[in-house]
This record gives sequence, structure tokens and C-alpha cells, in this order.
Amino acid sequence: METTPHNPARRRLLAGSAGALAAAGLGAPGLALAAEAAKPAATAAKPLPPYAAWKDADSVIVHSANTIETRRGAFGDGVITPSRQLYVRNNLPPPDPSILDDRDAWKVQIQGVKQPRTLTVGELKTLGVETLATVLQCSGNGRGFFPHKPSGTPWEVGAAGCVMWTGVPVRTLVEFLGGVEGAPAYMTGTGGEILPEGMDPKSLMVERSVPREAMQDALLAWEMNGEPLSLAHGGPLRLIVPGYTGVNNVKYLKQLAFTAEQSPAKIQQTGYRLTPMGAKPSPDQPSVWAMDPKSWITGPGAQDQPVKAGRAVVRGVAFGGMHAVKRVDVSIDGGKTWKQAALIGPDLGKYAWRQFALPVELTAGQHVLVSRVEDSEGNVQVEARADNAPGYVNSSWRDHALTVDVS
Ligand SMILES: Nc1nc2c(c(=O)[nH]1)N[C@H]1C(S)=C(S)[C@@H](COP(=O)(O)O)O[C@H]1N2
Ligand SMILES: [Mo]
Repeated sequence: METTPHNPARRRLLAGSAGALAAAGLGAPGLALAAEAAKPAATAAKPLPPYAAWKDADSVIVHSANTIETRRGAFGDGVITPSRQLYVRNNLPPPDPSILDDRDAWKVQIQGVKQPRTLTVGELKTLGVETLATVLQCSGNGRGFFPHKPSGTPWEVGAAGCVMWTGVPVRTLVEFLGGVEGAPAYMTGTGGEILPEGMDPKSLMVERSVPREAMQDALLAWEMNGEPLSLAHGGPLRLIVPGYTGVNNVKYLKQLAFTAEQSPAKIQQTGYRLTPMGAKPSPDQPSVWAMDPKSWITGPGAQDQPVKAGRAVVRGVAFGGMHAVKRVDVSIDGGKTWKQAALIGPDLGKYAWRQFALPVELTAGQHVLVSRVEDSEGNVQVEARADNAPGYVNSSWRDHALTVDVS
């Protein structure tokens, strides 16, 4: 099912030669020619953008400067996705790196509480601290498997990771400010990108509303995986809404408000809606919010390396979205027969993913490896994707199969 050519060494070479051409003053035509000459690997040859230059080039697929995906075979067997391998998705170009010069001076405005005010990150750090692992997953992860080829990045499995966040719980902050004012239905976070002048801000701003109860487990985070939050991932401050898709986890957070209505921003009103096939996006369609149970195989055979007949351990990741993982079943015959896999590694809570493993005997020939998770409430990962025009929230175990040729 992997459609992206994998050849890290070749990609490195191409990225290097593209850089050399740029340094030599050759513009886009030169680069285009280089890409042309380098086929068939040209699609994988995009270099990392400067703000994400610290990512591990061999672990990711660079779709564009603002869309970078983790390779299926790069997810290791440690539960936390290393920052250098984690996907990146920006709807707008990221802000200037100078916003990280004085992290503690970054300001966030809190509204819809009894005592609305602006606090700095330095002040937030005096209120409380908690560390939480969550699955961060783009709403469009798995879009590449929709046969109707929706517009947008054709992510396969890698617009997701399991990440450790440190920050102040939103409920602690709200308590400090006297509680919410009235009975607002939503919690609304606003991204701190500077918008180009002369355009309607609503058409561009990253401002997302989630049901207010999501605040119970939400964090305002300044650290990711034990390090100060990078620009790529939303530093100096990010809203983390556990169990909700990526877009609801607003980066460069400059305002958090408790609101009666959902944000008027386009990204809320018509963006990220489960728009039926052939229909126009509209606010009365369901918003992409809480995640569903999902799992996928990460190996063996996800990279180019050959798989030899004999003993093998089929591995993968599984999460429940809003609930803990109860069990994972694995099939090496495309879903005809199943066996329960072992959950391995530490359990970092219901919002984290679990690694799973099943020792198998692989015979020569083609095998279709699939996995299926069940959460603690008895919700089982769906077999078939729920079609929608923009290609969101594909959780289909069939779509996420890994086909391997065993010799
Ligand atoms: N301010 C801001 N927050 C944002 C975005 C953005 O463009 N701007 N993109 C969202 C989307 S669509 C996703 S999937 C996640 C990606 O998070 P990551 O880049 O840390 O992986 O951030 C979300 N938060
Ligand atoms: Mo996303």
C-alpha cells in the first residue's frame, strides 16, 4: 500500500545536489531540471524547510514546506515519537523564529472567564504543571487512501505521533481566573501567526473551537518530549486538546476564550467539516473533533528492506482516540484470520498510543498485514472508511494494510 518510493540514500543525495544548485545561483529551472533527471525518485526529493531543518530527513517524507510526514517504517518501538521524526503541518507559514527569543515573555489572552486577563508564559509556569502523552494526528491522516483523491496532502499513516507535553492544565488556569463566565458551549484557541494585510483575517486565521468539556484534560504546553517547544510544533505556547485531531491543537497560542458560539474563522465554519461527497462545505456538517479508534502496522517490510521467510514480529501502533486501548488483533492474510497481539512498552494513559507486537511465521509470497484496535468502551476500529469529500479521519483498517513480499 505504500506508494511513496523509499530510498533514503538517494534522497539525501538529491537534497544535497538541490542545495548545491541553489548555492550555485541556479533558480527554479535548474532545480526542475535536476528533479527531471533524477526520476523516479524525484517525488521524494524535496528538502526540509529551514524551520524544520533539524528533522531527521531519512525518517520523513517532505510533501511541501508546511507538510512533512513520518515514514511508516520510521516509527520505532519506543512509545514516544522522537521530535526529529514527528510530522509537521502548518496551514500558514510559521511565525518568525524570533518569537522564541524570550519564551517566557510570550503573552496569551484569556477570555470568557470571571477575571479575563493576559498572562505571560512565565506567569503560566507559576500556576501549575502537568505532563501528558497524547496522540497528535492530523485530521487528514490517511487521506492518501481515499480513492476519490481529495485535494490536500495525500498523507498515508505518518501525519501522527505520540508526544509528551508539559504545561499548565487549562482547568487550573480557569480556576485561577475565577471560573468560566456563564455557560459557554465552546473553548476557542487562536493561533499567533501574523496575517497578511488587506485580507479578511477570518479567511486565514487558525482559530478553532472545541466543545467546552474538552477543557477538562486540556493543557497549555511549553515543552514537548522534554524540550522547550520548537517553532515547528507551536512554541512558545500551544493548546493541547487530548483526543482531538491535530487542527484543534492550536500552535503559537495567543488567545484562549470560552465562547457561546464557534469561531467565525473559515477554518472552523467550513474547513474541517465532514462534508458529504459532492456537497459544499457548510457549518451544519459535523466538525472534525474527537478521534476514533485506529491502528496500523509499522513493520516488518514498511521500508525497502527485504522480508525473509520464517519468524518475524509484526508490530504497530494503536490508539482509542478518547478511550484507552483494550486489545489489538493482527492479521497476516488481509483480515481473513486474526490473532490477538501483545501490548508492549509503557502505558502512558488513555490519550497515548500503545505499541503492539505479534510473533508470526511468514511463508514466502505476498502477505497483507493489517491490525484492528478495540477501545475500553468496546468501540472497534472500522473496516471501511467513512467517505467524505475532504478526506478526513480515515480510520479504516483495510485501507491501512501493509502489503509485503516475503522471499
Ligand atoms: N497556529 C496554528 N496551529 C495549528 C496549525 C496551524 O497552521 N497554525 N495547524 C494545525 C494542524 S492542521 C495540525 S495537523 C497540527 C500539526 O501539528 P504539528 O505541526 O506540531 O505536527 O497543528 C495544528 N495547529
Ligand atoms: Mo491537520
